[in-house]
Amino acid sequence: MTARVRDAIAAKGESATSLRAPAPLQTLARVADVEDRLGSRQGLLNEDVIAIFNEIADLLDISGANPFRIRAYRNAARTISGMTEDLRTFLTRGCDPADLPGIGRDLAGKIREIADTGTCALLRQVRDEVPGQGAALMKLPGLGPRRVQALQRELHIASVDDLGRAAREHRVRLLKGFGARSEQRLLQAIQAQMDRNRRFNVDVAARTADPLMQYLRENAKIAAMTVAGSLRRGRDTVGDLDIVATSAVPRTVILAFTAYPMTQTVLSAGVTRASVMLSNGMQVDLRVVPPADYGAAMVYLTGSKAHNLALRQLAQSMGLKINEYGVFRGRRKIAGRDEASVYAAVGLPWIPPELREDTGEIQAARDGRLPRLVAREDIKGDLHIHTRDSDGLASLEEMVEAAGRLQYLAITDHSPRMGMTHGLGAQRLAVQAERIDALNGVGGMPWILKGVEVDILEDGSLDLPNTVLGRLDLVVGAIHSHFELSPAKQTARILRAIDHPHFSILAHPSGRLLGERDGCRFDVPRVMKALAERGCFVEANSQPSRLDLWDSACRMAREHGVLVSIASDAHRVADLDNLPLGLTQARRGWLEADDVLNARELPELRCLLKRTM
Ligand code: DGT
Ligand code: CA
Ligand code: CA
Repeated sequence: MTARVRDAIAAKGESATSLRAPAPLQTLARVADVEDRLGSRQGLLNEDVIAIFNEIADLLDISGANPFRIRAYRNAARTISGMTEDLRTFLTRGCDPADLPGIGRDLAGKIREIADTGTCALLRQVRDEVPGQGAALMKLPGLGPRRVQALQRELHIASVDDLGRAAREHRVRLLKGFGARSEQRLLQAIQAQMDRNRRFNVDVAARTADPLMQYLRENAKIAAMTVAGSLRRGRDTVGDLDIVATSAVPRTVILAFTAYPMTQTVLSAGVTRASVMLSNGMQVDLRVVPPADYGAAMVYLTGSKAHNLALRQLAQSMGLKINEYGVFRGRRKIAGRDEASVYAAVGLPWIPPELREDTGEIQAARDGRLPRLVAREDIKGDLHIHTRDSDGLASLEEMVEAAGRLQYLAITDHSPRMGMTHGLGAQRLAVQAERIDALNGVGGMPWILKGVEVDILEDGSLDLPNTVLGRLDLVVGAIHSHFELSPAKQTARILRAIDHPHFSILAHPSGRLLGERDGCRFDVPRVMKALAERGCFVEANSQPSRLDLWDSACRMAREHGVLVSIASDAHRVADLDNLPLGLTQARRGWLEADDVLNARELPELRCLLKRTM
């Protein structure tokens, strides 16, 4: 920590010893900045209103609205930014914004709307009305309404993509008032925006969040803290991290956060919230709230937006108001300290974060029909594991030992067609089978099932003859090539594969690689129906770059009565720990233990597999 920060904290009567993280040089000036801003007593709502009013003014400006109307929004934003009081406190005291200079009845109504709903209908309306992506263009630094208008008029630029192209072709610098330097700056800003829009695989997000939270716990006075947003809901990819903390001294949290060694840029820092960009390109939004609001803030920031909206409508229908501060009847706060109290106040049981997507969970909660989601302790085994015999990194014995806490596992090395994976043909499979028999003969856990990951060839035939497959305990079939076939051909290919007498489990059905390769396209319901008819199963692959089946397809499997195998597809010992990632997708697909193949005890599993063999 810098002397400057330490002094600043000490001057405020706060012990500096809790903030002992070393701040890298480039963060020093920023931390001082943040500390200056923390002197202000303005709150969250002030910041929201200012941002919304300024955006409305900008958008009205681009669309050529009445200058008086535009100025009214700008003046109002200026008035709010000049306030020394927290706007929410101001409203709670019963004061009327219309009494503030430059704010009339209409704008006062908008302020109340933002206080109640977090946004404003007019903003959505003008965003829709401005042609093309005017609103997105305006977000680029240095682009105001005049310059956006000029770009639209002179270069027919309707989107950020258009602008990027024009800038790369050096057409922007030819416009009056632009020049080479501003063209270059725009290109950089567009690149930065593309980086921001990038989504991260969930393992990267978790590996980023964990040490940050650990650091905050060690360097700030935190009473409770949780990761919220898409990571908490278990989405397969994460746009940015959202963290909610509660603390008696919020300032220590904001300061520690902005001084985090991995922080590259402080995007904003206020009294109760801050956003930073980390050096790995991931944005983190942090909110620090009083203990009495913690549950409400968790619900709000966990989202999803759609779930929040549905909750708000339900609350409204009960004459209540719900926002990130709590649940209110009139001005009286009736819940907010923990999540359960917030849901209870609107007549619901607590809803697991994985279900909060507004896909029927609120109705199910009202009817007492929420699923009892499959949990880690339900998982008895792992039905997709590789060894050094094909492309794994550990020996059969090492993998079995590492999976020691499981009741059973299946060894499923590749078939020969996957040349680069050193796949196994009939002979090597027979040798492997002898080794497995020997290990099983020794006794102890886990029981080892003999399997193979057989390649589904382009025409839907399998890469090993039925006679060989028939000697195994299970056959996991997977596509590793020709992802680009038309949906009709791809579907026919998969259906033909499933039809083989010894087919057991369809592995990573789409073949997608998140952020790298879209999955193949096929008729998912049709394939589910075929799997159900044949008594076969489908896999929820847990590799973080696959997560395939994905959430909604897991739900479809359940609806078709197809049991799902949540499998690690481990190629090394550490991969065995990926299982919870697949489990999360299964939970997002509403699966219960009964819907999961490897939640069955070994004897029952063997019966189920026999039927496919
Ligand atoms: P991401 O970051 O794209 O992976 O997805 P989320 O869900 O983490 O979204 P994010 O980071 O934009 O916002 C975090 C949560 O905050 C979101 O899940 C719900 C809440 N939230 C954000 N904006 C709004 C909004 O305009 N209205 C409502 N009702 N909730 C919002
Ligand atoms: Ca997020
Ligand atoms: Ca966020």
